[in-house]
Amino acid sequence: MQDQRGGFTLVELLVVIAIIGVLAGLGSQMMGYSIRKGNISAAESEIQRLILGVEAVQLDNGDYPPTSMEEEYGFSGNGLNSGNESMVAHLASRAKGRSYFDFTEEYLENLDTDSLDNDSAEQISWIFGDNQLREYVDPWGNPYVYMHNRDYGREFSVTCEGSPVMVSAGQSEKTATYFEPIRFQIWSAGPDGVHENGKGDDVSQW
Ligand SMILES: [Ca+2]
Ligand SMILES: [Ca+2]
Ligand SMILES: [Ca+2]
Repeated sequence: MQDQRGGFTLVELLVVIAIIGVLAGLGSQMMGYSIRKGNISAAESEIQRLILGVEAVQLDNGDYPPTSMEEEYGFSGNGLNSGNESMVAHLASRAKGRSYFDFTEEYLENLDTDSLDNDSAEQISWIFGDNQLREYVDPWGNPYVYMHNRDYGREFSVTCEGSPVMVSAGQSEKTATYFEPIRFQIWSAGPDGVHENGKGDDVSQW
């Protein structure tokens, strides 16, 4: 005889629980996927904005920001993240009467906790109220890599997932030439937090 009590049998209940479990799993997978996609497109659009800012710096100064501030200011901080810090300093500089970038506050960090001396900070006349040598970070919290074309072939130390790692300019495997040969390179380590010099899941300008 069938159970006529109107409730669920144990088997039916287990099936319903299993279905709910599968749906919840799918839901969280889809949520993870859409967060990842959102972060990637945020990184892409920040990189496009950075490119515009760096191009504007070049228009006013006749050159892109150097990969280290040492050449211009005799000061390179602690040697970590020097390209990103130089890019940020130039984008934030009002030395030519304007600054070049609308910084998203949550992406400004000073992960390696270095700072600029007072003379250089005055010379740069940046929009920040202190001397902190900031980095601009991607949606995963890692600084973008910035490199001037004359430094392609050199290795630079950058903070990634809390530790210093070495990076060098990205090259096309097909043509064995550097990407953006006469400009500069900007890229993010991407969702996996591992630098692949602009390849793999790295988010880059190319
Ligand atoms: Ca530094
Ligand atoms: Ca710093
Ligand atoms: Ca990567």
